[in-house]
Amino acid sequence: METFKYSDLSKGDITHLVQRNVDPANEIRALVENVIEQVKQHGDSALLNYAEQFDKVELTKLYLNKAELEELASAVSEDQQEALQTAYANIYKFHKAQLKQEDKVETMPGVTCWRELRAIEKVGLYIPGGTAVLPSTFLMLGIPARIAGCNEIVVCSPPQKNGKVNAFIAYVALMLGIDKVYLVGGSQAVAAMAYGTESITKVDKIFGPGNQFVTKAKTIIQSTTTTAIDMPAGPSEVLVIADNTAKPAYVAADLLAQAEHGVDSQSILVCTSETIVQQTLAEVEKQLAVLPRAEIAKQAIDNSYVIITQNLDEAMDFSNQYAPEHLILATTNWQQLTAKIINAGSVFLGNLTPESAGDYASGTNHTLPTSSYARAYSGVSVDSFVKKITFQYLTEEGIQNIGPSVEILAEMEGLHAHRNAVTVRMNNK
Ligand code: HSO
Ligand code: ZN
Repeated sequence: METFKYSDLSKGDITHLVQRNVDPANEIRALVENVIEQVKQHGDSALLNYAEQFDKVELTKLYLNKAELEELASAVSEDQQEALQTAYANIYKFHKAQLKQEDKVETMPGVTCWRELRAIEKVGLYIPGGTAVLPSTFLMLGIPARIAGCNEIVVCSPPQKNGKVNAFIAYVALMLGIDKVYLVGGSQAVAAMAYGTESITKVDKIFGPGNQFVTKAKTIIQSTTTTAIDMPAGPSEVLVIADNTAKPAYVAADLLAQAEHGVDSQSILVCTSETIVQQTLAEVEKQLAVLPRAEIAKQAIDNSYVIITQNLDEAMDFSNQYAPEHLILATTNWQQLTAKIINAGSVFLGNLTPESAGDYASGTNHTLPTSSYARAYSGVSVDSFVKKITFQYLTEEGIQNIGPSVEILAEMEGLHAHRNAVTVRMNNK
């Protein structure tokens, strides 16, 4: 990991360091556009062809039904079931609390305004199945969708070579009360959910992470169809702020946890102590050597870097410019820092709070803004699965109170029909 001193960095250096790979996927646009067009024109038959071409499997039908999911799920051991249930319960509890009805507000006597939540009717969840199959992502998307009350939840996940999904995905589907999983992956899954096919319903919003093809397809359909997406996605990343109260073995483990996601993951260490940096880097080497995914993690670590700062304020300054998806405050002094966080997706406080806790089971969502989108986006929550509709109600007193102002405002804009809509009501006493 390359090491920089914060005080030596120019503004330009920092801009360069906080920049993530700027749309490296652009060259795949033409390919993805073609896939979308094929799915739009040929529906299910295009999906079956792509399963053969990309997933190397000849499917006889495009989905697994409840009985098939049950059979697959029976391979999940009791320990594994229990762990999934703990995660389910905590994620459910945390997200359920997000479902709050706001108060009605009387803005002036007789004028009452409020908002009510309505679930997005049809949502599509994309559950990746590439180098790591992520049942945890299924929980993170399915639970808030259920809490919001979405009518239809379409789930797409790429088929394995045996034409099925893995046992954990099947188990989570059943936990969520979902009894159909479509065996469709990649950009073709996004296209199918955005346009609909003979067997897949067109949805209103698509959720979920994926490789660069999935991500590209999501950005294309967002600007060319009426289907929305959760957020733009890029490679996963963590930024750890550490001082001399940090534990090098813990910090190293957190950096590697991120690095094993993919060769393009970023694990950034921002540290006030050179000694802790040296010890952490030694730990990284040691822990990396025995990881099953060492090859992937090593590449990601090699593409990552360390910044040495004079104090925690400087460290936070850098972090806010980087706007990390995950921010870990590896210091016993985290309390003095939280108010200074401006840009981050999800924050892990103190030495005993690993990102892995939030990735799986503490309750918070792990679908988070990457690539500095944390500057303007929040992670997925129940909010992502609802619309907030505004309502208003005027009484006789209300129309008399608000009427004169509206008449003048309409006059200012030269919109007389607007003025009249108020005047006829005010005069009708
Ligand atoms: N760190 C990933 C989520 C994940 N980790 C799933 C393990 N499984 C993105 O937040
Ligand atoms: Zn993770």
